[in-house]
Amino acid sequence: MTNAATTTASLNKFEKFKAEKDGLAVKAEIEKFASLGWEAMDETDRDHRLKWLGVFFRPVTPGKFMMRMRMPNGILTHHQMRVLAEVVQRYGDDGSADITTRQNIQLRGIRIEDLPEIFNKFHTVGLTSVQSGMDNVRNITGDPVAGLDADELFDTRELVQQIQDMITNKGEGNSEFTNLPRKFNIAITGGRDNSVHAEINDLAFVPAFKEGTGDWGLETREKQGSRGAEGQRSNVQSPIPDPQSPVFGFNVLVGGFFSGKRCEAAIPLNAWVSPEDVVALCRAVLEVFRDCGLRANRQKSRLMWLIDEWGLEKFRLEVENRLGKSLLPAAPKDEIDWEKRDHIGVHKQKQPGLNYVGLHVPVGRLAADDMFEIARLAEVYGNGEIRLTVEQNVIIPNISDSRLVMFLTEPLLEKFSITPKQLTRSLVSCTGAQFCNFALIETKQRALAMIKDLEAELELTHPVRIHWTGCPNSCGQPQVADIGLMGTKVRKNGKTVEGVDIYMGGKVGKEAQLGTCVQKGIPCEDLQPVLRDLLIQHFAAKPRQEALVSH
Ligand code: SRM
Ligand code: SF4
Repeated sequence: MTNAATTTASLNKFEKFKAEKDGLAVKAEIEKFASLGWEAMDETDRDHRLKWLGVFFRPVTPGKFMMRMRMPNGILTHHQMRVLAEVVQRYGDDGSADITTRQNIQLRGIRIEDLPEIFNKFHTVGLTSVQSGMDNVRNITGDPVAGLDADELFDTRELVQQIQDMITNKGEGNSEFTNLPRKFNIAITGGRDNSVHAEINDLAFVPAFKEGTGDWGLETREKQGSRGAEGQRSNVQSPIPDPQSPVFGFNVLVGGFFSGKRCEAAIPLNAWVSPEDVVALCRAVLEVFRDCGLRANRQKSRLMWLIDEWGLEKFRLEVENRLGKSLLPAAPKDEIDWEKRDHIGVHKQKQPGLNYVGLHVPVGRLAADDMFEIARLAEVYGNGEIRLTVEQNVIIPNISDSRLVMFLTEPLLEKFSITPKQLTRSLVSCTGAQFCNFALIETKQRALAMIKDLEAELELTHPVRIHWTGCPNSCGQPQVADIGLMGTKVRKNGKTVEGVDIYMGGKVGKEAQLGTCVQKGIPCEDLQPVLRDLLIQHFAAKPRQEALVSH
């Protein structure tokens, strides 16, 4: 199974407690924890192992837990949204939810005594929060407009679900993958605009056509020691290929990650797989990571550190061994040739007469009432489906032309606009100090206030993507932003105050690249004029007075 060492003496604290008891074991103890209460229960179970069920103890708000769901491809139903709304509603002012930078939802204010009932409710509507924290695979991202976009190359929904089912045993928990050396991120993009930031994932699939293979993916060379393909291969159906015409599949990227210590864009594995082999490849890569990944130092445990140690060629060979087949070399070019879309506003679907509408949710924060309203709008105007984006926004699909005008008069759209201002539109923020104990600064409320002030001062003709993150862990992805703001502590007039390091140059969509730090240690109280100048110098912003004169 895993290479978790047999002797625990030399292991770091995390490897030690994982070796003592698998994180998933707490699944059987939920009733017990509920009756014991959070103060009496074992601290390692409470602070760490509960994260295997997506339940996070919050030292900032002890007793009020956070729950991180799984939303494969960022899709949920109106029934599911209502259940989530009911869960947070019962906690009054303590209850809220956040849309995350992985197309997911986190719930706030959760009391441990309610967990058995909450899990039962999740079960009845097919929701799961299993394996969403600690050393597990995070929510798997896919195109938010999969199946709606006329220009998509591949509908990612089914594949994402299949990968999640493989990793989590259909949401019940799968001990095969509950002791990875560290967290692991997977993304699949089937559109042309790289809408899920493939480059910042440990494993990513980007669309690519393979010329003249006459084959449909993995070469058939069987290797010694390989498992049978039974049960490992996806049942995504593909048409019989014409050997003459280019075949659709994915180029594979590996090793992308952000951490406090190091940030790297994913690198090509030099492999191309057909859609039907994606699940098997995910399994093979995860097995290599699980069994061979570095575990001594948690700061050096993400997949890229193993690739560094082995070299890409050895890593690729080991993946092939697990797969039991050779991988085909990568297709010469990816089909990522569009600028990244943000999906805000009204858009025609590929289905005639239907539209999807992207609602801007400021920094992803939702109250219970908002969630009930989103569920109602999806049910009344669409087909009940709701989608989430990595920009922390909501999409309601399948609204008919005839219902659209009425939809656009709904009061919720005053709060969650379809025409937000240029800076508001692309604002992203991590959780920050309100709930996160790693945070060096408060993020969400500050981000909103500063954008409002900047928009009052400046006129912009196009969106500028500003991302806030409360500490170097980079959950708010400042490295993919036009302007990224990373929380830090700064000395000012002999005092320690909240500040930021500024990142610039992040490029998304085609030719994505990571931004770098351009300025360090700006106190937050001095930040606004600095941002104002950057917006004027680099993003053609005009002070309002000047803009008025030149019109
Ligand atoms: Fe994150 C840890 C929130 C996306 C890198 N992240 C945390 C914790 C769990 C820390 C904690 O226990 O307080 C944060 C929970 C705070 C809270 O109460 O909400 C947290 N991360 C988030 C979310 C909610 C930010 C958001 O506001 O959207 C995102 C949840 C995604 C999800 O649904 O699963 C979130 N985190 C990310 C991303 C972005 C991404 O995946 O595209 C990254 C950078 C990409 C990556 O991981 O390579 C990210 N989070 C981290 C790290 C640094 C990982 C590392 O290798 O060192 C940590 C710290 C850790 O794991 O030790 C961390
Ligand atoms: Fe917390 Fe830091 Fe992640 Fe923000 S970036 S959610 S402050 S760990």
